[in-house]
Amino acid sequence: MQSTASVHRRGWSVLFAVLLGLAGLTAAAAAHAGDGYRLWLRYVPVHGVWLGRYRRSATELAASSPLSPTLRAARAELQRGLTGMLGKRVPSVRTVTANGAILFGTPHDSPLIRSLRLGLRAVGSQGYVIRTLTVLGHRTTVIAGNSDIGVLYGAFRYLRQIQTRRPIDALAIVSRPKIRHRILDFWDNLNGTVERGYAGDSIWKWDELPRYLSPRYIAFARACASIGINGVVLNNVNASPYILTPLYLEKVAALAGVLRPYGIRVYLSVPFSAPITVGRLKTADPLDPAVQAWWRKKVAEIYRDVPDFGGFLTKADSEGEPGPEQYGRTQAQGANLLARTLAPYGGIVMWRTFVYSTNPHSEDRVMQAYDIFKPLDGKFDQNVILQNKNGPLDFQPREPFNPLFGAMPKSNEMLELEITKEYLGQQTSFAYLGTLFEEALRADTWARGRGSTVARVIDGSLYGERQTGIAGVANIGSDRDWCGSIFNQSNWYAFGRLAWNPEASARTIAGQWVRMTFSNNPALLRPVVGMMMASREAVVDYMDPLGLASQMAAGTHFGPGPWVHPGPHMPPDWSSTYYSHANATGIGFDRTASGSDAIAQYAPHVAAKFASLKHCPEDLLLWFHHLPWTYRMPSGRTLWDSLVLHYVRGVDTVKWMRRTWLKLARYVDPYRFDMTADFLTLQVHNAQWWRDASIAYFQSISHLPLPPGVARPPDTLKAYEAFCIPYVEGTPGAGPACPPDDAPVPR
Ligand code: GCW
Repeated sequence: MQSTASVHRRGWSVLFAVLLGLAGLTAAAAAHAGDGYRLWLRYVPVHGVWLGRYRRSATELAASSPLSPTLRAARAELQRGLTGMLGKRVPSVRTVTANGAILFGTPHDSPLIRSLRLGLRAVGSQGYVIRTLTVLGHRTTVIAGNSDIGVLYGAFRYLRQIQTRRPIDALAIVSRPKIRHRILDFWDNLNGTVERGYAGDSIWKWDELPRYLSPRYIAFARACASIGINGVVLNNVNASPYILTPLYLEKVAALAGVLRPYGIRVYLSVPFSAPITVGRLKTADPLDPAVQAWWRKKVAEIYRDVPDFGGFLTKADSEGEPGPEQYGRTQAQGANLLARTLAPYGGIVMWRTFVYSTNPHSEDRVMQAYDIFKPLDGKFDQNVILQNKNGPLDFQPREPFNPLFGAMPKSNEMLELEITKEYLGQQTSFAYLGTLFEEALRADTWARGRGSTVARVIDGSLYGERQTGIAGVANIGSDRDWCGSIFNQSNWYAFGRLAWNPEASARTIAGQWVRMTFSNNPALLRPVVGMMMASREAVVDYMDPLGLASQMAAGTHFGPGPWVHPGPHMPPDWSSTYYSHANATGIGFDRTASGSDAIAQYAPHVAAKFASLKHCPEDLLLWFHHLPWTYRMPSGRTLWDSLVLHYVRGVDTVKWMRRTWLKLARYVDPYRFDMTADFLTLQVHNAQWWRDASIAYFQSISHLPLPPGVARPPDTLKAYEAFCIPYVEGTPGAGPACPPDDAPVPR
């Protein structure tokens, strides 16, 4: 927006606190109680050493034209943040003062910014520059971008600097997102439930929309903008056709309106069969002209009300969802059908590669997607992005990287991560996923030699794609604390930060999150970051050590179920025994040339590493190899002993996390302290249950004694097997069939 801004001076003062120094924080932390609603944007007062005097001559810039909604959001955030942290109301002006003056805007709306040499060319359309300069004789912090949203991102970045007690007196920050589409996928149903959601009902109140717009939407949008998330898929990939009806599209438009100032575009999951279910056609065949015309009309209808609509996400030919396959068409023909209707408006299709058959005779489950998609490389339109889960299976606590990454040089590929902890203990378990996300991003595909990391595949630097993306399955619901626990918030946070910069460090991100969420006091910071960094590996240890996967209970995916085996209602690749292949000879899935040869889907260097017993990473050993129980590990122990000791270590780590937390009571307000302490107590119990049940089951097959000093499971295998939980939050349908008899409850 071009405007002729007038520049005038006005004297006023703001108390300036210097943000170094950590003294006196103990009391402050305890004083600032929280229930988690404010996430990492708490803006608690800064207690530090005074440095400056009152500054009496800050510069105010009054734009002659009104600020855009996004710049107004930036101003409001600066006011909220600085008022909270500096403890004084900051007047409502374009330029606020903290360390001298703050000047924010774009070269388009501010002649003053235009007149400065800020190096904005380097930050693209979404990045920002923050610099300390002398402007009109005043020491000024300039927060500028080429677009309004860049300025908003910069404002959050500046506030983070203060929140994390970093110096702000000589700033020279230049930042731009490496990935273009940074998206949260909501698996939210239109009836308010959330598939694999463990934080209450959906935050989208479809019944109230479009007339009532909950203030939570804005709080949500601020949190997303603070970490650079710029897209939201509103509904479950197992999509209801109603989402495409006028009734719901009006609601979608209302949400798009609320989220727009925060740079968040809305996207929809669509069922491939919509031309039949909504359009009353006889077919959804992508090559049928009537089907194509129906989608064109529908898309035009959407863009009429949502001009910046982002596009579609699709789950096709997967787990019962309809797709092109039933018409004898390829995944590319299906994706291009939608892509061509969206292309005139600049919309994209995120086409999931999570496609597989549950037919008992189908090939190794983890190989199917590659075999379906790899031959189609080059057949997808430019506005299609193939959305791959991080691993080839399904969001397990640990998987190797998905071999599709790097294998599709002529196609756009994006990464899908699961922020909600479907397979990692759900809402109460303490598992920081920054480390899992980092591991997924840093995995080296070797597609173009060393350094061809997944991060470089998805940020477009490996093959030069322009449509780049990353998606995280959201863990957000209507719980007061948004995520079902305080520490689950860190996973939303880490996802956003890694989406902005996939090469960032999970440890650094954890530290910043702790500082903003709890306190900058090193007495809290160090141990809590230590807990976070150890937490995911602890879960791997007590659930799926050494490369095991999918050993959980059926349906709910909560609690152990290594005995779950194929049956009339249990396809082999939904069972646990399919993955462990535990039998009298040993344990593990042989994916070498002597087995399914899934290893051959990786680039030769990687394949050779995984195939070699000497070089295969120990934490993926049983993913790729079936080995005798008595196999000698590099440690000198047998495989059996190592397996058992991993379960034990997992429990011990959780106990250590709990002990560590219990020492921190005086640094955390009681609500957040107690909740975390109680959840850790619960997790010790759950970890022990996993350990005992898993050891009992595998020992019934290995028939080997436990290593010296390891306690026997207190119950019989029968008791563990009989224990059945019929319902957990977020499980679609009625859950597993638990016979309502007097089955024993294990100790
Ligand atoms: O992991 C599985 C989940 C399903 C989910 C599916 C998918 C949305 O158990 O609940 O369905 O993945 O990613 O499509």
